[in-house]
Amino acid sequence: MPEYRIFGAELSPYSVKMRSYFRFKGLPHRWILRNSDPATYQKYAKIPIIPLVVTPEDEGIQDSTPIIETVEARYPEPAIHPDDPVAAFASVLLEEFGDEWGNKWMFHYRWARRADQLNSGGRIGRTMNPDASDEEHQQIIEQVLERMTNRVWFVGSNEVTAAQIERSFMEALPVLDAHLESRPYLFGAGPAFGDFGMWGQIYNAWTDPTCGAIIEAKYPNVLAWIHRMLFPRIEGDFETWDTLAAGLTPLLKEQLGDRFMPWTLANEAAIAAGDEEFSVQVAGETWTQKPQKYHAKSLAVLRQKYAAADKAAIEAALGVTGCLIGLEA
Ligand SMILES: N[C@@H](CCC(=O)N[C@@H](CS)C(=O)NCC(=O)O)C(=O)O
Repeated sequence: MPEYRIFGAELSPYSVKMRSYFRFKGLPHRWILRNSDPATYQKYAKIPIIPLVVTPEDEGIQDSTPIIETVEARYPEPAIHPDDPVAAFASVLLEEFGDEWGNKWMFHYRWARRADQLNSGGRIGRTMNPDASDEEHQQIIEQVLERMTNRVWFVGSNEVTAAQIERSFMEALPVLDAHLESRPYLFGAGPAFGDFGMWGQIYNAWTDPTCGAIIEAKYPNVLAWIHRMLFPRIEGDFETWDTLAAGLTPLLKEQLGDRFMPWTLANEAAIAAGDEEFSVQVAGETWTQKPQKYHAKSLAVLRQKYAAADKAAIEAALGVTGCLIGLEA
């Protein structure tokens, strides 16, 4: 049977995001660990990242957001975009936010503390060589830790930002938990684009000791959503913004308006200026890091999506949160 092939890894948030999406769409697909078939991976991958999706037509596509958009153009049902234009755009924003800022939460927590480092290093090590002896496995863990703990700067985690990243996640969790108390998914009774972006990161954070314990101890509705999103399914309709606003407005304001949007605009400006480092006020504190190239690209795509949407309705409903700052082309 013609099927999609997803080359990924369990510890890759963008890969599991892809897998949940294909499960939801009911499209035939196969999950392949990247390391288990490096030759096929090399044949189709244009850049060395996962996920890589190989279509039934034998075409390799990369980057989770464009992959979803490519598949959506062919198979719009079951829908992942709410009908209500404001809810639909909030979902687009959360997809981008999950991918780009949620990744800071996950990546930072994964490599900040010894318990999490050893857990992730051990899991990555076993993925790379499941049959290694204990001694070989220890060596692999050391190599993985050496590489990853030296890479946290890449997502902007450093001495200045570590506490800010943790505060951001700890403030987002209770807001998400309250919102998910009365609905199975972020936009109602079916998974939306925004759920997939947010979930890939939060699910991966939950598989690590520190975030997993915090979520399990304090946020039962987030935990249930984490489980649900592994095999998402329609349980009813999407909601309109009227009923979503109370739960999602605080998230859009505190996480996007106060943090992500100022950050992504400053990052974009730093790349345009060729700066080695940039500083920006994020939720009232100074944030300093090296620029991240990919984010400038995805910000440009977000602007195109905003330009094509019902801007007046979106501005009237979401403008107050600050999450639209910088989206006017
Ligand atoms: N924007 C990309 C990000 C993909 C990405 O960063 N993948 C990571 C793993 S989660 C990766 O492959 N990093 C390089 C590596 O692991 O060798 C997407 O949405 O697919």
